[in-house]
Amino acid sequence: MTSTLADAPPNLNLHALTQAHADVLDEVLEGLHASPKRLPPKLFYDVSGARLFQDLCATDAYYPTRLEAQILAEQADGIGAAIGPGAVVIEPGAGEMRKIRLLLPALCPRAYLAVDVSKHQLFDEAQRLARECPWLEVTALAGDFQDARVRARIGDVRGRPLLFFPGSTLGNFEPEQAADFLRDARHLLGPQARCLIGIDLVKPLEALERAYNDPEGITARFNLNLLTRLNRELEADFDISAFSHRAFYDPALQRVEMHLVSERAQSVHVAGATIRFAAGETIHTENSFKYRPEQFEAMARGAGFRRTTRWSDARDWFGVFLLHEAV
Ligand code: AVI
Repeated sequence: MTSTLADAPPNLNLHALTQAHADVLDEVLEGLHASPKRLPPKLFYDVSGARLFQDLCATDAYYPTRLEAQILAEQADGIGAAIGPGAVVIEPGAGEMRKIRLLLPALCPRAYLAVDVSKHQLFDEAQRLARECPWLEVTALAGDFQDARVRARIGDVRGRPLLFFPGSTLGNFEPEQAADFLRDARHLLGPQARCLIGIDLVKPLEALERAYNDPEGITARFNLNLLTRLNRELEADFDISAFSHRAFYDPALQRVEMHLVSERAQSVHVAGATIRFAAGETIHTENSFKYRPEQFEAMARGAGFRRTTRWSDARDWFGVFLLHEAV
């Protein structure tokens, strides 16, 4: 579906390719009937979830957003020079489009294609960006980046594509999926493929656990909001007060795990299906993998990128990697 706003600027295109309600329900029921129970992290980002994530990014405890923004702002000239002007930037999970704004003056792209599952935020932000930058062709595609229809649109991009994937969202994929994603991006974007990717790096456990258990409790609300969303959208009857947030770092697996813990034995209904919980049983809602720079560089090489350039902060807590196809 293509939308137009009454007073849309001429450099703006909006398209909605959202997932059908029935597909989401199937995915949720499959996850809740599995053992251990799980829910897909993409469901975090309804209107309230996207807002909670924005609030989290502004906290002192959740360091990735701040560090990455600092790297992009401070190293914008070097990043822009390495990429060159006139690129077509494709950003999955574009959200507030804050990070691309940090790069625009140095990068001077020709076009920007933003993809996100949060349609309202995406369309509002795309409109704002198109007005601020009348020289930039802005396209917003509401949908899941893994959806075949979204991928077909991206495959149609002409020019010099740059996949911009900041925020360490790739860290929310299993490592095998992340490697597949990179390989797939290289094929989808063709012989001139380049990727600029933000990756959260391995660091002391205390910093990691604080980031996912922020003292303000925003991560807890973000995690629990998933159940509120299921109650509203999928005829579920979760008692939110009977679940709690848990997040911890597993050094062997190099990942932070997030769970929702059932505080007591209980039954919950989702679209007519009964889901039983034992006391203490959890729903695994997210993994956030952390990499060492050399591990991520090896993954990029395995996916067929021949060269990587890295920019990072003084402590090497966060890395921005440019993956090139050419030698
Ligand atoms: C979007 N993603 C990279 C975040 C992360 O850190 O894994 C999502 C998040 N989950 C809890 N806090 C933030």
